[in-house]
Amino acid sequence: PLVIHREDYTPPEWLVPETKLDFDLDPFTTRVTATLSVTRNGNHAAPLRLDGAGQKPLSVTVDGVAINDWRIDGEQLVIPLAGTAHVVETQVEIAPDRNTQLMGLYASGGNLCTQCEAEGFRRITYFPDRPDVLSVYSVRMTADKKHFPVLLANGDPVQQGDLDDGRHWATWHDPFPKPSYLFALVAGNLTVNRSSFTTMSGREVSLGIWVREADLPKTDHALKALELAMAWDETTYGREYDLDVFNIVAVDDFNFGAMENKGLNIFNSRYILADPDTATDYDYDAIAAVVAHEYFHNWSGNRITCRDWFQLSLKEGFTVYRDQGFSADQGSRAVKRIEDVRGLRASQFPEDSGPLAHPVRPESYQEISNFYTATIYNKGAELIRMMAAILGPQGFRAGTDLYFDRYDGTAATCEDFVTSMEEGGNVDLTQFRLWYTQAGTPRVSASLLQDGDRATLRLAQQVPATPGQPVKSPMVLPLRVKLFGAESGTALADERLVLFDDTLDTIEFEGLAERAVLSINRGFSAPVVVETDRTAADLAFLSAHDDDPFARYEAMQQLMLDTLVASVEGRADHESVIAAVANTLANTDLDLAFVAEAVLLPSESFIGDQMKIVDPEAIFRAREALRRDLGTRLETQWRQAYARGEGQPYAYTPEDKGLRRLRTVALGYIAASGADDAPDLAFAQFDSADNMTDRMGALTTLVSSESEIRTTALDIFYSQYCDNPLVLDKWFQGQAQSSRDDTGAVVAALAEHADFTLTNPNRARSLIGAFGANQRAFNNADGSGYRFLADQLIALDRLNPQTAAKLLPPLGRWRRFDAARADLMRAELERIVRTPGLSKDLFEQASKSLE
Ligand code: B3K
Ligand code: ZN
Repeated sequence: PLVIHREDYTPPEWLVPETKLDFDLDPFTTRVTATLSVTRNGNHAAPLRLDGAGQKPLSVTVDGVAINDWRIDGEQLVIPLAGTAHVVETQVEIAPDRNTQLMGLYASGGNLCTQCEAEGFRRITYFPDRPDVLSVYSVRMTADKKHFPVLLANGDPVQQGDLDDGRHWATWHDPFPKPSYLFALVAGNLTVNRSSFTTMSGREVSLGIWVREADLPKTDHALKALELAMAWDETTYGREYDLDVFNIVAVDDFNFGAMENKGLNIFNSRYILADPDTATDYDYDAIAAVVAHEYFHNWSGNRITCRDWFQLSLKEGFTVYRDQGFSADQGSRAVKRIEDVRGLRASQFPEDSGPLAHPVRPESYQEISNFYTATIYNKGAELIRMMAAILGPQGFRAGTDLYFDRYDGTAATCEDFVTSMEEGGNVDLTQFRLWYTQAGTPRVSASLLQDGDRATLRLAQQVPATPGQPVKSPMVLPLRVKLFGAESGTALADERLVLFDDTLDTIEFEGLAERAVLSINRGFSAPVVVETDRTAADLAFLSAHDDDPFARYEAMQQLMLDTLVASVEGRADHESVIAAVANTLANTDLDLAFVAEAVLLPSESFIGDQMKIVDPEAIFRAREALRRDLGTRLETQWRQAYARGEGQPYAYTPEDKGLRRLRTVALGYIAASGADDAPDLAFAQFDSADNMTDRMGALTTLVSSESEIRTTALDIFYSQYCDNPLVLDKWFQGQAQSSRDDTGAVVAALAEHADFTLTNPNRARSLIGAFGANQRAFNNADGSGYRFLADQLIALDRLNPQTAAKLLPPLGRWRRFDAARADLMRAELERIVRTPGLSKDLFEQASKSLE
């Protein structure tokens, strides 16, 4: 397979300052005429090479004259050109309705839309499809007016008109030079929810969210989030929007969450549509976060784009950091941090310790679509967070101002960002750059040795070997550290930011009036694994007394993890956890959303990540036993928590969200206790809920229960929502996440359900993705889970390679399992690799997973 290397980067041979596109739109055959003004970049004699994929070339002209000496080389169109500047026009045909990959121009729900990042534009027309070729685009679209009354593209609308034959046309112009991956158009039967935003310099921007008519009532939350995001970026980063219009279109078939095309964001409808009856609190939060994320890309991604795809984290890591800051400012900062760290541990840590581990700035790839990973996005965001911590708020803002100012209108690199941070914050980040080049999650061991009123914190770090990187250098780890007095329960000194940048180090503390308890990596200031020698009593103490809510949560998690790992190994002592949870539930000073997070046990897979060899059954049993004990011993407290706010009508406020969250967590513990009335309680909540959060919370409890009432609930849910694809996804997903023994069989049967389809990525992920993440069910000892996943991926690969490849990683975790399971997993990976006609997406992921 062809491997692309970062160090092979060379500037483009030809530039395209101007691009005119003319689309004769039709689902079956769309004709695209592209007129490119091209200029030779540098002193060379190379012909013009334009990327293409799958289109049918019809004609080529140069400076208005038809030519015949063009040729196709692989998938590229090669045109010999004599001078330094020419106008090249190509005509091609494409077939949107046959585009199941959902890259390029495709049909979704009767409408036409585009997805170009990373390399979809070449499926629309011939073009130098690389992010460092920036061009000013003018677009003309012609389409049947009845089926496609709305015609949208990037930038601002220019003109529109009707034709005699029932067709109409529209032209759009985007004055900002952009790479081809940011191109977008939409043609469809859509209605709009409009609003307007006045920018900080007083310009009016017209905002619009375009959806099917029936979905219009579900767009207010997203529109509000957009307005909040626009205001936030002005106050927090000084970034103002730059066009007269900002449009968002929601489509049902989408490979990713959303796409930041200049002035015309295209969204997976799950990140736009919400009302209380169909969307959970989690959905509402995710919608606001993704709307903000795509909007923030206008500066971190569009005004400044990436020089090449190895720099992907330049825009994605930074933009995730920005959206995390936005969400933290909308609600509880602590709960947001807990959720983000949980997400990082659920997806990025396993990636970083597995066969697909790669640096935040990778060195090579076969298929760039495979690198839209938790490492690029979420670890990338942690890198920005660490730099922000090192620079402090003012230094960081000076750094981002400098970055935006200096690189505006260019295609930049991660190095450019770090240089801006160094200059803006006046710091040396030489060693910090290792975070961009070394993969793997650093492990820190920390122990506090006290002698009278003095103590020494001993730190050691180790960065594990990852594929292609056997030996690592020590990294800069910003660790927020604080000591608490074991008797007084108060801080013994101010928090320190320790920059731990060597293999070993010691930090001294003086003037300690009592025994000190160590609080370290507070706020998860570095994305590392910390091992300490703190006792269960110390952790319980911190879970009650630490003044950083994240550190409290973390202490509780560590206590729970230690307990669970010990009980997998046959030493079950649940007392410390029960006491600490009781204490947290009794603390009326804490906000309920935080309490709900803090009392939740670590997931089965996170427990597995702590063990050399994962025993999914033993982990499940140990976790269930602790859940049962917590449920039984604290039953009164759970029932009290459950009764709070019962029957209160729905409101989407931070307080009510916290209440709902804690109620559902409490319901889970009541069910875990084995209380006879638990299924009825859950069913009553399911039945009477006036919102999807409570309904889904109850259904989640029911689907894992032994009670027959669960099938009644599932049937009711199905008949109520079978016309709503986003809610039906929850129905599939809920069953795939069940902890029941028969989950594998249920999932296999659901794959044959009339409403299951591999053509819609959300649906495919709701079943296959959720099942792959269900550690116990997926890793059934008979290998049926592995076989099922491989079958589905092979089938999905024929339709949509990108989405298939995304779902592969659970099979690559074979090194972490016993020999029998490992053999079964490898056999499935080998079967995938041997499949004739496999995409390079799935081939890259499966073959790397075997190494
Ligand atoms: N930039 C897009 C990613 C699209 C990826 C396609 N393989 C979404 C985002 O991160 O905002
Ligand atoms: Zn992004």
